[in-house]
Amino acid sequence: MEQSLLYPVVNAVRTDQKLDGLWRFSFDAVGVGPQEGWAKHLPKAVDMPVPASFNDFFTDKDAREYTGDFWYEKKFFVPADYQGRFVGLRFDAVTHRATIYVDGVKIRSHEGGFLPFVADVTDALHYGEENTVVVQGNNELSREALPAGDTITLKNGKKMVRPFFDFYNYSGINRSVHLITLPVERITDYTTDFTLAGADADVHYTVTTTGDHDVVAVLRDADGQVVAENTGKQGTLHVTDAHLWNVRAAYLYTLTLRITNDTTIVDEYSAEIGIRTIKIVGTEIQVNGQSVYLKGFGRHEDSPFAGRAFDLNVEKKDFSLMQWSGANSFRTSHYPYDEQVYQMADREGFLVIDEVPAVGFKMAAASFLGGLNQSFFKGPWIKPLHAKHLDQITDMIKRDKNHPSVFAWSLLNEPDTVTEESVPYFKQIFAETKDLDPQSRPRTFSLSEDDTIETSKDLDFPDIYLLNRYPGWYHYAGYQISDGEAGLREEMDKWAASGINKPIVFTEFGADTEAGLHKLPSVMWSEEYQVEVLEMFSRIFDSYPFIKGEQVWNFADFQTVEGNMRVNGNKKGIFTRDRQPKAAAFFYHKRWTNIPLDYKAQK
Ligand code: BDP
Repeated sequence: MEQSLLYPVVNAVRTDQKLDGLWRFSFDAVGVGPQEGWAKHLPKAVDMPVPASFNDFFTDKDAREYTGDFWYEKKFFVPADYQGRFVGLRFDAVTHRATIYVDGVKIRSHEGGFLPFVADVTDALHYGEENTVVVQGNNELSREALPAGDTITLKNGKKMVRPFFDFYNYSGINRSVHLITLPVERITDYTTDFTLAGADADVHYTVTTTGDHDVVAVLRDADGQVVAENTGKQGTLHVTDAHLWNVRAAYLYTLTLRITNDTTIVDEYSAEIGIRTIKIVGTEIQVNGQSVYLKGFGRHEDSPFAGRAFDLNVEKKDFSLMQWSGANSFRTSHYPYDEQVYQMADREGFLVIDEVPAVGFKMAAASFLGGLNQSFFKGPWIKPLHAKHLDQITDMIKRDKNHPSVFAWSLLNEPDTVTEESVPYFKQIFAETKDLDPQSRPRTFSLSEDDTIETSKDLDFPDIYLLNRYPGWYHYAGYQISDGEAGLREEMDKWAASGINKPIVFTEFGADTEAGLHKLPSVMWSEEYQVEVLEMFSRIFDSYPFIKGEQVWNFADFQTVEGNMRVNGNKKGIFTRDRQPKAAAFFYHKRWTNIPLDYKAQK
């Protein structure tokens, strides 16, 4: 049966117990684990927090940079009355691969370090007893996997990763683990879609279940009042005088889906939904038929100590800072984030460009590491990579489709689109993913500086153009910045002359900046220079009507591989890694709080 990715809930018929906390942890550099019975028990292990990336807890570099298999173990008690139900272990994310064992028995494997999976342990558990779950993880990178990279072996025998991307390969059980129990006959998925008619709205829904009983759908407003009800696995809920979800003005209804058998509740699932429409009309991004202008960030899930682990405290702080800055949107660069991020965005009214970890699909992306100049899409790795790419887009859309905050799907970040070989790949992946989203939200990918209106072969595919541009930093930097501005204007003039009929959103631009470094007149790396670069981009954004959004790179400084381009990480944050403002943060606070949501609307 197709796996259900519904976020766990607790109610009269569903349980969810988090297995977060201290687990036991071992590296397995030479791969002895399987032969030595580690699937049952780890002989020598250290304590390891979950959720967390293991890397930054260690003080020796071999451990921090560890590449290969690693194992986690935890004991947990399973009450006797769970018997007769579906019991699953839900991993919100293990980076990048995991095989799950319960009491030594292999349950399943999963690949994809930023999306959830459920191990069905119904038949493997000992009920009324303590059980042991063991996770065999692996964090190697390859060109056949997402995100793309290489794994090499040093002369001393140790492995290391060479990512084709600019963020640290933080690894481990990065998100929560849940022990869930569900009724045998249960809801496995649902979809929602909306049509607006005057002041009213129709919520079209479908539900999939494992059984034959019918489903009742009940919609409640924010005060808990029932506003519509329907019986059927699919149907329409008519809402009179609907409160629409809007950008930075969220309104959420609660949709309850219930399977009943006479008077007994067989299963029930409730979630918040927002009624709104999303449409690209010419060069406009429209929410509920109104033009919107995006202000915000490319971000990372990254913070000190626990690396890429989801931390509700960090996330809360990030949302506070985004709100203060006047932002209304962000991109989940370069992978799907923890589900709680989207829940917060739903509630706070942020628009999210949801991105799959198809990053590094370009040989030049290995340029940090001495990149190769050849077509990525010609490589022998493309077939297996394509299968994983499609699998992860499918799961991302499946997982996130009901969030009102999600307004577009980014299928790749900065792929090679200048070679002919890229065209069949794009053609295929866009065709295969066309019908995955019941709301048919825009699908897109970001274009690097190599990929212009003149060079890119794949400009027919995206519904919105996402541009990543770095004049003022990687070229025409420092005193040459005026040439950088002139060059970008030339590029924008060409888009204008082409009769562009889709919106452009700048999803990356910025300058590395060492917080606290001041200089008059400015020099590169100073806070003053970062503001000058961002002012330059703002002038350009304000000059072209078809530029419909700006998402600065990056929200906060973040960890990357070490290298001569990076001073302990990427410093393009407008906040530091510990979330304190650089001068650029005040620049955006002023700029964005003065830009209305319908900026550049064609009246
Ligand atoms: C872009 C990448 C992003 C990098 C950024 C940079 O999409 O991941 O961090 O450049 O160099 O090419 O700062």
